[in-house]
Amino acid sequence: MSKLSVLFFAMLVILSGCSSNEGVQEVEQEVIDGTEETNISKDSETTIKLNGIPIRIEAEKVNNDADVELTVVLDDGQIQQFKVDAESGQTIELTNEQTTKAVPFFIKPSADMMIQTEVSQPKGNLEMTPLLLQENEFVYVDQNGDVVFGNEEQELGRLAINALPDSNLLVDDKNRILVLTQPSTRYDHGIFGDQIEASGFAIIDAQERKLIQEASVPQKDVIESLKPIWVDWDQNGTKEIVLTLSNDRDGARLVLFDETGKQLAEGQPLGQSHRWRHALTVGAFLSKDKLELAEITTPHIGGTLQFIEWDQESESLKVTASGSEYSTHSIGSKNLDMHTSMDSDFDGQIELWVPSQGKNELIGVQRTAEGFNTINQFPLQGYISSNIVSVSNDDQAILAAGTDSATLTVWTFVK
Ligand SMILES: [Ca+2]
Ligand SMILES: [Ca+2]
Repeated sequence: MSKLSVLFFAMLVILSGCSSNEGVQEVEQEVIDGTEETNISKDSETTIKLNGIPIRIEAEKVNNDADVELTVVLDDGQIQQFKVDAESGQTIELTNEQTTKAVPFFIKPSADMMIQTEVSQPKGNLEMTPLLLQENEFVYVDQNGDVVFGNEEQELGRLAINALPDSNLLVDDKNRILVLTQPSTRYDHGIFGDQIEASGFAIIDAQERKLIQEASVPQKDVIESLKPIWVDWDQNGTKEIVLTLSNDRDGARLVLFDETGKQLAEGQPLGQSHRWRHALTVGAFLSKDKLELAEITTPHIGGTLQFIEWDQESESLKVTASGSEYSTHSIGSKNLDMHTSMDSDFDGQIELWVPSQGKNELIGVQRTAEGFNTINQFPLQGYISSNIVSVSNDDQAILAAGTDSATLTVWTFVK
């Protein structure tokens, strides 16, 4: 066990000791989909009262992918951990039990918040969660815009590339990192809590700790996002980058770039500034051959869900299905993960899971040939306060979200 893991486990034991009195106080478990089949396992919903308001959930498969561990970060920096047991479908708090695997401790949803861990953290008042690379190595954006590589003992490398301090860091299977760069104040919308948005992006080789590619968006625009979508949309072996670009004249539009910064396609602008669109994810919502982008237009005011295709011929992003009302973001928040994609009914087709416009329901949306349908609508115990996570394998899928009523709800779907 590495030093880092040992330290982390020590921290867990300490935390568990502090919180065990308050453990799982109120557990409600009910069957939400009583099918007539004689199958022992059924879909279920479990709500757990937490010790505070959850703001971030991380899910990880354990025990040869059979079970799932959930790490929940509360708004005061406490961490609570749970295991969803595949066999029984039950969610159990990991208090005095040894966890099967040390979970990443780098969960830092805001600059103000100190995680209650005794593991040494990167120095500086970081705005976003550092990204854990292999072998205890991590990477983060320093306040001055440097991208910094380090491990527990020391700094390993530093790239002065003028990164956006609150950019998410994405890593791909080739160990490359995508980060937003070139902070700009030229668009004063400020929906992520400050008036500074990126106007470029960079790709870094994490192994060599070297810059591979830098690109800028058009001079009039800013990137109105903290988290690009980096995906091989046309499944030809090379990745593309989806960005929301905004300016004072045309408002927000979706633009697709290749990794060198060449524009491949764009969608219609909203035609009005200070209105946002949240590009969620690209996936096989309708067809495995033709992936679609799911997006929420104006999530703060009557959000419209749109599915969008990349028409390569016309170099445009075309809306294929549209409907309201959903919301995946709150003004001022850096949480862009209030959505997930998962196949909960095991029909081979993923659904999109998003909050209702009021953020007090979780809705499963299934794309159809005609548009999309709601296939599930789960009332929440309060207003959603965390990201939405999903984990699935061949026989089981789980979905989890937290609310401002200090609850964690886990939905389990069984094949
Ligand atoms: Ca591609
Ligand atoms: Ca499905």
